[in-house]
Amino acid sequence: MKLLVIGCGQCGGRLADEFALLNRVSGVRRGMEVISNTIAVNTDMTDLSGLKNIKSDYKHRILIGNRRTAGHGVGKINEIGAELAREDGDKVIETIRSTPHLAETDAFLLVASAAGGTGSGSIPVLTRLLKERHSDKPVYNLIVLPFNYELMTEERSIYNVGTCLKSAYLAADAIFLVDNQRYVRKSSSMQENLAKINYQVVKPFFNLLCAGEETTAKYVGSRVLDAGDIIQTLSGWSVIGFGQAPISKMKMPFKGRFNFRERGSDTQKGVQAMEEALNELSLRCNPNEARRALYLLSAPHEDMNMDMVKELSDSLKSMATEAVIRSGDYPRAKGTLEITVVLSELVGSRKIMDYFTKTINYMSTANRRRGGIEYGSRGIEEAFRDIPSLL
Ligand SMILES: Nc1nc2c(ncn2[C@@H]2O[C@H](COP(=O)(O)OP(=O)(O)OP(=O)(O)O)[C@@H](O)[C@H]2O)c(=O)[nH]1
Ligand SMILES: [Mg+2]
Repeated sequence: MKLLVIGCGQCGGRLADEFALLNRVSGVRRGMEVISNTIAVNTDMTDLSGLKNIKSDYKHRILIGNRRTAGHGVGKINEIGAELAREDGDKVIETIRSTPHLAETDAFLLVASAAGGTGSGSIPVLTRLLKERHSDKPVYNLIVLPFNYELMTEERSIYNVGTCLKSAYLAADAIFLVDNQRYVRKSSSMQENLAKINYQVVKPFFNLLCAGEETTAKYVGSRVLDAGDIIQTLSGWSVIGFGQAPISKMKMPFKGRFNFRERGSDTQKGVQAMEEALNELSLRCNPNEARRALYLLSAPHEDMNMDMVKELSDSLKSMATEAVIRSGDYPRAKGTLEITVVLSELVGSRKIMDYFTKTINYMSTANRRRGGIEYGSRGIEEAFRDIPSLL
């Protein structure tokens, strides 16, 4: 599957930069392109300058709202981020139009944090613009949710997250949710942590995107998971996870894959990798909330067998009981057995509902402070209506 990736704001730009790196790795290691173009959009000149892998010309690092902000960002006010994206969105469309092999792009992926100003405000606006201009291709979002401490110290973050999530839900075909808090490693410094988080967020996409672009016959799976399967799976709120297990090198001489003990242990490792992928989902959720799911098994050709595929399907089905499951195999990994899982069309995610409730509470408090009306407590359906849309 080939994506065209657009990073909005600082977080989105850095993650898009990580996708650009992923594409370089897929080129060097596997001789294929999985990203047709990578663009960063920001109101902040310094943020754009800090990127490493995205082309450095003005068409790939697009500064928006320069006249309003003089290249210094929108200071967390996501309404301004949305407005500037509306004013300057054509710059993004122009770069997309001049992308070589645009026709080979299967989907767009826009990336941003929900808690900031520029990315949070511009992602739904650009998503809608792309849907209008390129109605033949799906438009996906990848949205990063803030660390817990940010919600305690920066009240405005909650409002940004609530309005961004609602607007993205209305505009995008599917939204990958990534919770920064899930990736916190206490020992690392902040900067180091963010770089590691970005690597871990993007890593699960590697095999997923490569599998359908493979042209070397010996690496083509017996059941290829291609762009069509991924597009059929992605809908609404989605999460992604990755797990792996080392494969034992000490195969019994002459018996190899026909030995029943080794076969059993490889299958066991497959299930172990699946469990890890589900434990490491980009946002904690109950697999039972998913209505669609897919998994990709990547392992050396000789270490995959039908028992394993069946066992993995059973294992995922037992946890995602309500989901239609798609799957594929990819005989590529070396020395490890890797599983990528996507759960999609999640219903009733508590984390998302919590954000909507907190946004309403925030608005109610802010209104009260301004002497406005008291909203009181209402059902979530009704409450969602009161959250302003950025579109
Ligand atoms: N995972 C990850 N999160 C980040 C990164 N940079 C910032 N964040 C998170 O993103 C949120 C802040 O949003 P930014 O992307 O910095 O804001 P912005 O879109 O540039 O908007 P303004 O600076 O307000 O104009 C916070 O929740 C941060 O924790 C990053 O590189 N990786
Ligand atoms: Mg910024």
